[in-house]
Amino acid sequence: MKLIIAIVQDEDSSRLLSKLMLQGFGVTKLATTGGFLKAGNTTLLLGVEEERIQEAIQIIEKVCKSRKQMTSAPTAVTGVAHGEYSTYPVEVTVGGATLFVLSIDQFMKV
Ligand code: 2BA
Repeated sequence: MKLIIAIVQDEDSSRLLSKLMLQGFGVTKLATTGGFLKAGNTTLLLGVEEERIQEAIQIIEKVCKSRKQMTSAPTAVTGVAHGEYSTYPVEVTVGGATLFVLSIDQFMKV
């Protein structure tokens, strides 16, 4: 048994959840927030038998799209008092999905 932690974009989460459930994967959905954009994203927890890991990853890869998003980055303002900052727009590419695959010592339901 392994645990896949998948951080995905909110836009992909419903479709991904449906596909995974349809294929018989157990899934828990968490509402999370990305540290960089400080915007909502979705984290899925999947307990998966070793032989189905690749199948799960393929489904995630197929459903989760990468998207471009604008954010603002701080830049020091020149010609004004020390320590003052302005912001300028920066484009970042988010996703498809960020995955962590962890080994699980024990899986039980009591
Ligand atoms: P966020 O932290 O909101 O990051 C959104 C996107 O901003 C990232 O997309 C990446 O393209 C960009 N980004 C993140 N940190 C950056 C930085 N220091 N400088 C410049 N650009 C930066 P993804 O890499 O696809 O990540 C999507 C979300 O997955 C992240 O949302 C975060 O919630 C999670 N994530 C990504 N890497 C992680 C890690 N090593 N550990 C934990 N969570 C991670």
